[in-house]
Amino acid sequence: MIDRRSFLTAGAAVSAAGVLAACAKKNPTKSTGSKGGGTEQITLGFSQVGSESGWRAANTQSVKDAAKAAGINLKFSDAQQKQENQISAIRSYIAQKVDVISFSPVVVTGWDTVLKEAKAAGIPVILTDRSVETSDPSLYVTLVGSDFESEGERAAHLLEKVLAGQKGTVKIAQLEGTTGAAPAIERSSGFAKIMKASHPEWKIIASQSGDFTRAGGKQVMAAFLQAHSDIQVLFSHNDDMAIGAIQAIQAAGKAPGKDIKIISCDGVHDGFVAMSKGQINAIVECNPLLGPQLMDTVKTVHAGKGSTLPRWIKTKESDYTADQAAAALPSRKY
Ligand code: GYE
Repeated sequence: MIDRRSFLTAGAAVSAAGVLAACAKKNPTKSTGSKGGGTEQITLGFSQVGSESGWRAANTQSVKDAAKAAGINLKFSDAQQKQENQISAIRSYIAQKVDVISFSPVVVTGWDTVLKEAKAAGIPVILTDRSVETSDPSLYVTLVGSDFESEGERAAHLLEKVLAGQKGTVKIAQLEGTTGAAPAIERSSGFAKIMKASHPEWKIIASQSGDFTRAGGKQVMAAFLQAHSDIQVLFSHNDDMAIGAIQAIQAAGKAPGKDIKIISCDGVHDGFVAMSKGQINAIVECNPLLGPQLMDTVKTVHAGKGSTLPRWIKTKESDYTADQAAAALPSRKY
């Protein structure tokens, strides 16, 4: 299991940030653009995971809007959920000598080589949304994103509410996110932690990746239903897979939200619509609107002040149950 906090000591973190801050100073703005008035424009190379979900679409929009508002020159690429595409995008940003690189890593492992290349070129790296596993904390300045372990725990607590004291064994199917991705690993482990501590009666009878997509959720849920006629609960790592699963559940002649209770993560618009219809019982919010915080962080790092930042800039989030969905829907921002 990955604990983003465990592989760094505070001291290492501070000195790592210091190294990158020094790099940033050594290589002052190399960008070509100028915003006018003599202000040098920062160029940010951003490698996005893909376009797999409503969450991702909202995140992409937020990054683009915030870069524009902050006067940052954004170079954006979509990796179509493939690590090799992200590595190529980062290499191309290094070759273009951007000022800062940011990316949302599709999976947690396998980044050290390309991150060392960025460091050698003096380009600071800011992680956004998802974390990486690395033995060298100096390879990135900070992570701007959510606490997925806590989201998994919150999902389990929402299930306690939804079951409202129901007695006996509870048979749970789990739709996991992309294999090896931080939110998939940590939402699973957070949920399992609460199960282990407080719910010996909960059993995960099926668990597989639906790659965070609607099509994946539908296909995997259909297979789960074929193999297990007795699923009582679905824990889906995102709303899109839950929406795909709802279609599979209906096709199998069952009522989503009633015959099979559904808990999911994200809180995107379509998730809220399904929840207001009672098809999803509860949602753990995961906020994709990270753009403004990311741009502030880019400016701080580019100014050589990365060492003043915490290693993890956490996003604030809430939980919702079906009875709150209709009232909350009009004010949802994504
Ligand atoms: O939950 C899912 C998306 O990394 C938090 O990725 C993100 C996850 C989000 O595809 O919908």
